Amino acid sequence: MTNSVTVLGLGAMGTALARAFLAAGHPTTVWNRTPGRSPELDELGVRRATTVGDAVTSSRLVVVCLLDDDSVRTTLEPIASELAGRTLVNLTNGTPLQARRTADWAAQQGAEYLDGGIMAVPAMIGGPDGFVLYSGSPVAFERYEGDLAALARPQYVGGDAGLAALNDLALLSAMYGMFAGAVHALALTSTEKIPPTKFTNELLVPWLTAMLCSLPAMADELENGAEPGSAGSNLAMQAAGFGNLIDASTDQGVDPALLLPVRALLDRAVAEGHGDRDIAAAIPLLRKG
Ligand code: FVH
Repeated sequence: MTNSVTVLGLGAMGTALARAFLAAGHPTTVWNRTPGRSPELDELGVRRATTVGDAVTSSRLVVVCLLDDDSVRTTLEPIASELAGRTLVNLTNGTPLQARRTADWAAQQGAEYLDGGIMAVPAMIGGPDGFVLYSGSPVAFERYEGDLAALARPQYVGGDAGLAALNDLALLSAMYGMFAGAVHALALTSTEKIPPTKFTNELLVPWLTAMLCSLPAMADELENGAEPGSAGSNLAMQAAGFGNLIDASTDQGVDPALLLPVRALLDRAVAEGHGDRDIAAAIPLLRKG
Protein backbone atom coordinates (compact mmCIF):
# COMPACT_ATOMS: atom_id res chain seq x y z
CA MET A 1 0.00 0.00 0.00
CA THR A 2 1.33 3.46 -0.82
CA ASN A 3 0.57 5.86 2.03
CA SER A 4 -0.17 9.47 1.28
CA VAL A 5 2.61 11.82 2.31
CA THR A 6 3.07 15.51 2.92
CA VAL A 7 6.32 17.32 2.11
CA LEU A 8 6.96 20.71 3.74
CA GLY A 9 9.57 22.67 1.82
CA LEU A 10 10.17 22.79 -1.91
CA GLY A 11 13.79 23.83 -2.05
CA ALA A 12 16.13 21.79 -4.22
CA MET A 13 15.95 18.85 -1.80
CA GLY A 14 12.26 19.06 -0.87
CA THR A 15 11.39 19.14 -4.56
CA ALA A 16 13.47 16.01 -5.20
CA LEU A 17 11.78 14.27 -2.24
CA ALA A 18 8.30 15.15 -3.51
CA ARG A 19 9.21 13.99 -7.02
CA ALA A 20 10.47 10.64 -5.67
CA PHE A 21 7.31 10.08 -3.59
CA LEU A 22 5.16 10.86 -6.65
CA ALA A 23 7.24 8.55 -8.84
CA ALA A 24 6.68 5.75 -6.31
CA GLY A 25 2.92 6.30 -6.49
CA HIS A 26 2.36 8.12 -3.19
CA PRO A 27 -0.43 10.69 -3.16
CA THR A 28 1.72 13.70 -2.27
CA THR A 29 0.73 17.04 -0.79
CA VAL A 30 3.29 19.85 -0.68
CA TRP A 31 3.60 23.21 1.00
CA ASN A 32 6.27 25.85 0.58
CA ARG A 33 6.64 29.25 2.23
CA THR A 34 6.92 30.92 -1.17
CA PRO A 35 3.97 29.62 -3.21
CA GLY A 36 4.32 28.24 -6.72
CA ARG A 37 7.86 26.86 -6.39
CA SER A 38 8.80 23.86 -8.53
CA PRO A 39 5.94 24.07 -11.07
CA GLU A 40 7.20 20.86 -12.71
CA LEU A 41 5.61 18.93 -9.83
CA ASP A 42 2.12 19.94 -10.99
CA GLU A 43 2.14 17.74 -14.07
CA LEU A 44 3.29 14.84 -11.88
CA GLY A 45 0.02 15.12 -9.94
CA VAL A 46 1.14 16.87 -6.76
CA ARG A 47 -1.45 18.48 -4.52
CA ARG A 48 -0.52 21.96 -3.32
CA ALA A 49 -1.71 23.08 0.11
CA THR A 50 -2.02 26.79 0.69
CA THR A 51 -1.41 26.58 4.43
CA VAL A 52 0.92 24.48 6.60
CA GLY A 53 -2.12 23.27 8.55
CA ASP A 54 -3.86 22.04 5.40
CA ALA A 55 -0.67 20.27 4.30
CA VAL A 56 -0.13 18.56 7.66
CA THR A 57 -3.70 17.33 8.01
CA SER A 58 -3.60 15.80 4.51
CA SER A 59 -1.31 12.88 5.50
CA ARG A 60 -0.31 10.76 8.50
CA LEU A 61 3.29 10.94 7.28
CA VAL A 62 4.72 14.46 7.24
CA VAL A 63 8.23 15.01 5.87
CA VAL A 64 9.91 18.35 6.61
CA CYS A 65 12.90 19.56 4.61
CA LEU A 66 13.56 23.24 5.23
CA LEU A 67 16.67 25.38 5.44
CA ASP A 68 17.45 24.97 9.14
CA ASP A 69 16.14 24.26 12.61
CA ASP A 70 14.75 27.79 13.08
CA SER A 71 12.63 27.51 9.93
CA VAL A 72 11.29 24.13 11.11
CA ARG A 73 10.30 25.58 14.47
CA THR A 74 8.64 28.71 13.08
CA THR A 75 6.78 26.62 10.48
CA LEU A 76 5.49 23.90 12.82
CA GLU A 77 4.80 25.72 16.08
CA PRO A 78 1.68 27.54 14.83
CA ILE A 79 0.08 24.20 13.77
CA ALA A 80 1.38 22.10 16.69
CA SER A 81 -2.08 20.86 17.66
CA GLU A 82 -2.55 19.29 14.21
CA LEU A 83 0.40 16.93 14.69
CA ALA A 84 -1.24 14.54 17.17
CA GLY A 85 -1.39 10.99 15.80
CA ARG A 86 0.93 11.77 12.88
CA THR A 87 4.55 10.90 12.17
CA LEU A 88 6.92 13.78 11.66
CA VAL A 89 10.07 12.99 9.69
CA ASN A 90 12.50 15.89 9.84
CA LEU A 91 15.12 15.74 7.08
CA THR A 92 16.38 19.27 7.71
CA ASN A 93 20.08 19.46 8.49
CA GLY A 94 20.64 20.10 12.19
CA THR A 95 22.58 19.20 15.31
CA PRO A 96 21.94 16.28 17.68
CA LEU A 97 20.73 18.73 20.35
CA GLN A 98 18.25 20.29 17.94
CA ALA A 99 17.00 16.83 16.94
CA ARG A 100 16.48 15.78 20.57
CA ARG A 101 14.68 19.03 21.32
CA THR A 102 12.35 18.61 18.31
CA ALA A 103 11.74 14.96 19.30
CA ASP A 104 10.67 16.05 22.82
CA TRP A 105 8.49 18.78 21.36
CA ALA A 106 6.84 16.38 18.88
CA ALA A 107 6.16 13.89 21.71
CA GLN A 108 4.43 16.66 23.64
CA GLN A 109 2.16 17.17 20.62
CA GLY A 110 1.37 13.43 20.48
CA ALA A 111 3.36 12.83 17.29
CA GLU A 112 5.88 10.10 16.50
CA TYR A 113 9.22 11.59 15.47
CA LEU A 114 12.05 10.51 13.22
CA ASP A 115 15.04 12.72 12.60
CA GLY A 116 16.93 12.15 9.38
CA GLY A 117 20.22 12.93 7.71
CA ILE A 118 20.18 12.85 3.92
CA MET A 119 23.42 11.42 2.55
CA ALA A 120 22.68 12.42 -1.03
CA VAL A 121 22.40 15.46 -3.24
CA PRO A 122 19.03 16.18 -4.88
CA ALA A 123 19.95 14.41 -8.15
CA MET A 124 20.59 11.19 -6.20
CA ILE A 125 17.14 11.10 -4.58
CA GLY A 126 15.08 8.22 -5.96
CA GLY A 127 18.27 6.55 -7.25
CA PRO A 128 20.44 3.72 -5.94
CA ASP A 129 23.47 5.56 -4.60
CA GLY A 130 22.33 7.76 -1.72
CA PHE A 131 21.06 6.79 1.71
CA VAL A 132 19.16 8.49 4.49
CA LEU A 133 20.01 8.02 8.17
CA TYR A 134 17.09 7.90 10.60
CA SER A 135 16.92 7.97 14.38
CA GLY A 136 14.08 8.32 16.85
CA SER A 137 10.84 6.37 17.14
CA PRO A 138 11.43 2.70 16.20
CA VAL A 139 7.66 2.31 15.78
CA ALA A 140 7.59 5.09 13.19
CA PHE A 141 10.58 3.68 11.35
CA GLU A 142 9.06 0.22 11.19
CA ARG A 143 5.75 1.64 9.97
CA TYR A 144 7.16 3.91 7.27
CA GLU A 145 10.45 2.32 6.23
CA GLY A 146 8.87 1.02 3.02
CA ASP A 147 7.49 4.47 2.11
CA LEU A 148 10.76 6.23 2.96
CA ALA A 149 12.64 3.79 0.72
CA ALA A 150 11.22 5.76 -2.23
CA LEU A 151 13.72 8.52 -1.37
CA ALA A 152 16.94 6.55 -0.88
CA ARG A 153 18.02 3.49 1.12
CA PRO A 154 16.78 4.07 4.69
CA GLN A 155 19.28 3.29 7.46
CA TYR A 156 18.09 3.36 11.07
CA VAL A 157 20.84 4.27 13.55
CA GLY A 158 19.02 4.18 16.89
CA GLY A 159 16.24 5.32 19.18
CA ASP A 160 18.09 8.44 20.39
CA ALA A 161 16.75 11.07 17.97
CA GLY A 162 20.13 12.84 17.90
CA LEU A 163 22.04 9.93 16.37
CA ALA A 164 21.10 10.54 12.73
CA ALA A 165 22.35 14.14 12.97
CA LEU A 166 25.53 13.04 14.76
CA ASN A 167 26.34 10.47 12.07
CA ASP A 168 25.32 12.87 9.30
CA LEU A 169 27.57 15.67 10.61
CA ALA A 170 30.45 13.23 11.14
CA LEU A 171 30.16 12.11 7.51
CA LEU A 172 29.94 15.71 6.32
CA SER A 173 33.04 16.55 8.41
CA ALA A 174 34.94 13.83 6.58
CA MET A 175 33.60 15.04 3.24
CA TYR A 176 34.56 18.67 3.90
CA GLY A 177 38.00 17.58 5.09
CA MET A 178 38.47 15.71 1.83
CA PHE A 179 37.19 18.61 -0.27
CA ALA A 180 39.35 21.09 1.66
CA GLY A 181 42.38 18.93 0.89
CA ALA A 182 41.40 18.67 -2.78
CA VAL A 183 40.81 22.42 -3.03
CA HIS A 184 44.26 23.06 -1.54
CA ALA A 185 45.85 20.51 -3.87
CA LEU A 186 44.28 22.16 -6.92
CA ALA A 187 45.31 25.62 -5.70
CA LEU A 188 48.87 24.31 -5.42
CA THR A 189 49.01 22.60 -8.82
CA SER A 190 47.34 25.56 -10.53
CA THR A 191 50.40 27.68 -9.69
CA GLU A 192 52.16 25.70 -12.42
CA LYS A 193 50.93 24.64 -15.85
CA ILE A 194 49.36 21.41 -14.59
CA PRO A 195 45.93 20.86 -16.18
CA PRO A 196 43.38 20.44 -13.33
CA THR A 197 41.50 17.62 -15.08
CA LYS A 198 44.69 15.65 -15.75
CA PHE A 199 45.86 16.09 -12.15
CA THR A 200 42.44 15.19 -10.77
CA ASN A 201 41.71 12.17 -12.97
CA GLU A 202 45.18 10.65 -13.15
CA LEU A 203 46.57 11.44 -9.69
CA LEU A 204 44.16 12.93 -7.15
CA VAL A 205 41.28 10.47 -7.45
CA PRO A 206 43.47 7.33 -7.59
CA TRP A 207 45.51 8.60 -4.59
CA LEU A 208 42.46 9.39 -2.45
CA THR A 209 40.84 6.10 -3.45
CA ALA A 210 43.95 4.16 -2.41
CA MET A 211 44.19 6.03 0.91
CA LEU A 212 40.54 5.31 1.75
CA CYS A 213 41.58 1.69 2.22
CA SER A 214 43.50 2.67 5.37
CA LEU A 215 40.40 3.92 7.21
CA PRO A 216 39.21 0.54 8.57
CA ALA A 217 42.66 -0.06 10.10
CA MET A 218 42.49 3.41 11.69
CA ALA A 219 39.08 2.61 13.16
CA ASP A 220 40.35 -0.73 14.40
CA GLU A 221 43.30 0.95 16.12
CA LEU A 222 40.95 3.44 17.79
CA GLU A 223 38.69 0.63 18.99
CA ASN A 224 41.27 -1.94 20.03
CA GLY A 225 44.45 0.06 20.59
CA ALA A 226 47.78 -0.76 18.99
CA GLU A 227 51.17 -1.72 20.19
CA PRO A 228 53.50 1.30 20.35
CA GLY A 229 55.81 1.17 17.40
CA SER A 230 53.43 -0.90 15.26
CA ALA A 231 52.60 2.03 12.97
CA GLY A 232 53.78 1.73 9.38
CA SER A 233 53.62 5.53 9.04
CA ASN A 234 54.44 6.90 12.47
CA LEU A 235 53.37 10.35 13.59
CA ALA A 236 56.88 11.66 14.27
CA MET A 237 57.74 10.99 10.61
CA GLN A 238 54.46 12.55 9.44
CA ALA A 239 54.93 15.67 11.60
CA ALA A 240 58.49 16.13 10.32
CA GLY A 241 57.36 15.94 6.70
CA PHE A 242 54.23 18.06 7.12
CA GLY A 243 56.26 21.26 7.28
CA ASN A 244 57.10 20.72 3.60
CA LEU A 245 53.40 21.02 2.71
CA ILE A 246 53.27 24.39 4.47
CA ASP A 247 56.59 25.66 3.08
CA ALA A 248 55.85 24.59 -0.51
CA SER A 249 52.42 26.23 -0.35
CA THR A 250 53.93 29.48 0.89
CA ASP A 251 56.72 29.31 -1.73
CA GLN A 252 54.12 28.83 -4.49
CA GLY A 253 52.00 31.72 -3.20
CA VAL A 254 49.21 29.51 -1.82
CA ASP A 255 47.68 30.28 1.57
CA PRO A 256 48.44 27.29 3.85
CA ALA A 257 45.54 28.16 6.18
CA LEU A 258 43.70 24.87 5.57
CA LEU A 259 46.79 22.87 6.53
CA LEU A 260 47.83 24.72 9.69
CA PRO A 261 45.35 23.06 12.09
CA VAL A 262 46.49 19.64 10.86
CA ARG A 263 50.12 20.51 11.54
CA ALA A 264 49.16 21.75 15.02
CA LEU A 265 47.40 18.45 15.75
CA LEU A 266 50.31 16.32 14.52
CA ASP A 267 52.83 18.40 16.52
CA ARG A 268 50.68 18.10 19.65
CA ALA A 269 50.36 14.34 19.25
CA VAL A 270 54.13 14.01 18.99
CA ALA A 271 54.70 16.40 21.93
CA GLU A 272 52.33 14.32 24.06
CA GLY A 273 54.32 11.17 23.41
CA HIS A 274 52.48 9.55 20.49
CA GLY A 275 55.27 9.92 17.91
CA ASP A 276 55.59 6.18 17.43
CA ARG A 277 51.87 5.71 16.82
CA ASP A 278 49.78 6.16 13.68
CA ILE A 279 47.33 8.99 12.93
CA ALA A 280 44.59 7.29 15.01
CA ALA A 281 46.50 8.44 18.10
CA ALA A 282 45.46 12.02 17.29
CA ILE A 283 41.74 11.25 17.54
CA PRO A 284 41.45 11.27 21.36
CA LEU A 285 43.31 14.61 21.38
CA LEU A 286 40.39 16.23 19.56
CA ARG A 287 37.95 15.21 22.27
CA LYS A 288 37.66 17.73 25.08
CA GLY A 289 37.54 16.60 28.68
N1 FVH B 1 20.74 20.25 -1.42
C1 FVH B 1 21.70 19.48 -0.90
O1 FVH B 1 22.64 19.11 -1.59
C2 FVH B 1 21.69 19.02 0.55
C3 FVH B 1 21.81 17.52 0.65
C4 FVH B 1 21.72 17.02 2.07
C5 FVH B 1 20.56 17.62 2.84
N2 FVH B 1 20.55 19.06 2.70
C6 FVH B 1 19.66 19.76 3.64
O2 FVH B 1 18.30 19.76 3.18
C7 FVH B 1 17.66 20.92 3.67
C8 FVH B 1 17.00 21.66 2.50
O3 FVH B 1 18.02 21.93 1.55
P1 FVH B 1 17.65 22.49 0.10
O4 FVH B 1 18.74 22.08 -0.81
O5 FVH B 1 16.26 22.14 -0.24
O6 FVH B 1 17.75 24.08 0.38
P2 FVH B 1 17.13 25.29 -0.47
O7 FVH B 1 17.04 24.94 -1.90
O8 FVH B 1 17.93 26.50 -0.10
O9 FVH B 1 15.65 25.45 0.09
C9 FVH B 1 15.38 25.89 1.41
C10 FVH B 1 13.93 25.64 1.73
O10 FVH B 1 13.67 26.12 3.07
C11 FVH B 1 12.60 27.08 2.99
N3 FVH B 1 12.78 28.07 4.04
C12 FVH B 1 13.87 28.81 4.30
N4 FVH B 1 13.65 29.60 5.37
C13 FVH B 1 12.39 29.35 5.78
C14 FVH B 1 11.57 29.85 6.83
N5 FVH B 1 12.05 30.76 7.70
N6 FVH B 1 10.31 29.38 6.96
C15 FVH B 1 9.83 28.45 6.10
N7 FVH B 1 10.55 27.92 5.05
C16 FVH B 1 11.81 28.38 4.92
C17 FVH B 1 12.68 27.66 1.60
O11 FVH B 1 11.43 28.24 1.29
P3 FVH B 1 11.34 29.47 0.22
O12 FVH B 1 12.60 30.28 0.37
O13 FVH B 1 11.20 28.85 -1.13
O14 FVH B 1 10.13 30.21 0.65
C18 FVH B 1 12.97 26.39 0.79
O15 FVH B 1 11.80 25.63 0.64
C19 FVH B 1 18.73 21.78 4.36
O16 FVH B 1 18.64 21.60 5.76
C20 FVH B 1 20.02 21.20 3.81
O17 FVH B 1 21.12 21.38 4.69
C21 FVH B 1 20.48 19.52 1.32
